[in-house]
This record gives sequence, structure tokens and C-alpha cells, in this order.
Amino acid sequence: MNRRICIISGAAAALLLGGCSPTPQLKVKEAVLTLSPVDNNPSAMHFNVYGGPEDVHLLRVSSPSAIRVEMHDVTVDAKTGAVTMAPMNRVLIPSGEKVAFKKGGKHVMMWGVNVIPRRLGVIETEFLFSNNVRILVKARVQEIDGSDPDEKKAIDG
Ligand SMILES: [Cu+2]
Repeated sequence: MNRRICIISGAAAALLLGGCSPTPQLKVKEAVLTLSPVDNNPSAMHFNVYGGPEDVHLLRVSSPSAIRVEMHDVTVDAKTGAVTMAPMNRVLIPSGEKVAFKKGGKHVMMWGVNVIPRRLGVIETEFLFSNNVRILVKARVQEIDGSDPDEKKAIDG
């Protein structure tokens, strides 16, 4: 039945388009926290945000297992190649678009990641948006080489 609806042409198709392509959902996916190999240095989280039915801003990222969490953007000096990062207060997530927080670009930094995510291999992280939506994500936790956290390896044997 749905297939037949989808091939109706013209104005009817425009009206029914919502039934064929689902309304985009605000989502956070592919979240990974890479632990800093140096104690006291911040760990970096990367993830993708998928925009929902309306433009929103990502306002805050937080975790009960980290002391401080900041959103950062990276700029590269065209002349010197020097890389600097600066905190961001908010990040626009356009409707239906993917915004990547990835290596060499926007990212989240976490200071003071406690032992719980290091043992579990996942960290509870909350993403707060300007439309008051809070998305709770269990992000994978890894060492810098991509393996499980050392504390988890010690438990798993
Ligand atoms: Cu940073």
C-alpha cells in the first residue's frame, strides 16, 4: 500500500510526502570517548548529531562521570598551520542535517573522567538542546589505540 502512495504524482504526492520520507528525528549517534593517555589531560568525545524536524542548538554536553565537559571548535591558521581550539557555547543543528563532532573538527572535551566508565567501557552522557530535549547516550569508551579501557581489560582478564 505504501508503495502505491509513493508513486502518486503531482500535488497529491507533495501532500503525502510525509508518509514516504519519515520526519527527521533529533538524534545523537556514534558517540565515542577516547581517553587521554596522560592523567589530568582531557579526553575527547566524538559523535554525530542528526537534526530533527526543526533547527535547534546543542547547548550543553554533560556527564555524571566527568568533572568538567566543554564543546570545542578547532581552527587551523592558514599561514602557520597552528591548531587552536576554543570553547563553543552553542552549536546549530539544522533540521534534517548531520553535524559531525570529529577528529580535527568540533569535539567535546571531558576532564576528570572517573573510574565507572573506565570499568564499564561506556560513559553516560547527556546532550541538552535549545528546544529542551535532553538526549541520554551511552558512549563507548576507548584507549587512544581504540581498545577497551585498561581498567575494563583488567576486569575482563
Ligand atoms: Cu578541545
